[in-house]
Amino acid sequence: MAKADANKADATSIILHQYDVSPFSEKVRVALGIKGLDWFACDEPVIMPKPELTSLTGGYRKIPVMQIGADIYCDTQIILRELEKRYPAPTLFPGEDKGLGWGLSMWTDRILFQTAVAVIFGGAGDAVDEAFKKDREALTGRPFDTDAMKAAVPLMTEQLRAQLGWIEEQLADGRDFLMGDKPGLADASGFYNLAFMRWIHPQGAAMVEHMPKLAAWEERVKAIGHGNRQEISRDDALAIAKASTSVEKEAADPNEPNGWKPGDLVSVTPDDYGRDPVVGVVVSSSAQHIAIHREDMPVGDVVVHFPRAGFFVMPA
Ligand SMILES: N[C@@H](CCC(=O)N[C@@H](CS)C(=O)NCC(=O)O)C(=O)O
Repeated sequence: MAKADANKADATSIILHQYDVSPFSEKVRVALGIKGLDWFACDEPVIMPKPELTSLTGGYRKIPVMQIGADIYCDTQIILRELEKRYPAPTLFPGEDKGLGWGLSMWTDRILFQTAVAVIFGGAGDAVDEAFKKDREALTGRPFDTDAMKAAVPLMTEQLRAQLGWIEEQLADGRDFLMGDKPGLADASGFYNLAFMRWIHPQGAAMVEHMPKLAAWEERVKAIGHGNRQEISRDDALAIAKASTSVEKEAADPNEPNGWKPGDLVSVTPDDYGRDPVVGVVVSSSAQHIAIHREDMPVGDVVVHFPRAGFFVMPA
């Protein structure tokens, strides 16, 4: 466990800004379960506005965001990298395939996720309220057209079956988890898409009945649980950020392709949807991360961390 007395959050506590029906939060919750960690859930709204979250991040609105003291981690990729760094055992990369989990997540988080979303909202879209539709239209820049989604369900169901079939094939040799006999990032990444379907539109996952290895694996991943979860209010989480100092050290990467170095003013923006730029001063960077310093009235000084794959860094 991360801490002996975990009843009150402090500057070293893992705080996950999340909501329960968030599939990407489920990916992190499963990873917290694999590592058996203590953590605090800070519930955020499902739609904008999210004033506390965006004052921590500087504008990034997606879920989940991890906070440890005054360090704010945006996107599951950098959240899981940081958890692996701070709590290396048990690892999220069991077996021999160290780099494969990250590449696999690019499939689960983009192609598989979009396929699952199409089947889920094609099936359950009529039940979605107008405020949610409007919010997601603003997020994606595309109409939330439930009729078009409904019409696409047959095609997207075929796509989903083919992709879930890859998981069934990977498990064909009798292994318990995707990378061998222990669970890791690959399992958390595959699992959350199925969990999302089960929560919102379980009929969309009917094909799993014909995938016995996948069905048994899904139960095994579910049984891992979420570690030791407690709750924290948004005000308390902000107070921790304000009272804390970032632990990120200034470090220049001599191999930065575009020469970014500590002190540069940059904006960092997701390259897919929710393209809200966050502006700050570079503290450190590498092929896999960029950490930028910013200041906001309610939270004081924070350092916001992003992955590099899937994010654009521009001069600000
Ligand atoms: N690439 C991001 C994707 C995160 C994402 O799309 N999250 C969804 C919720 S699961 C979201 O933020 N939706 C809009 C919202 O909640 O405001 C990650 O890996 O964290």
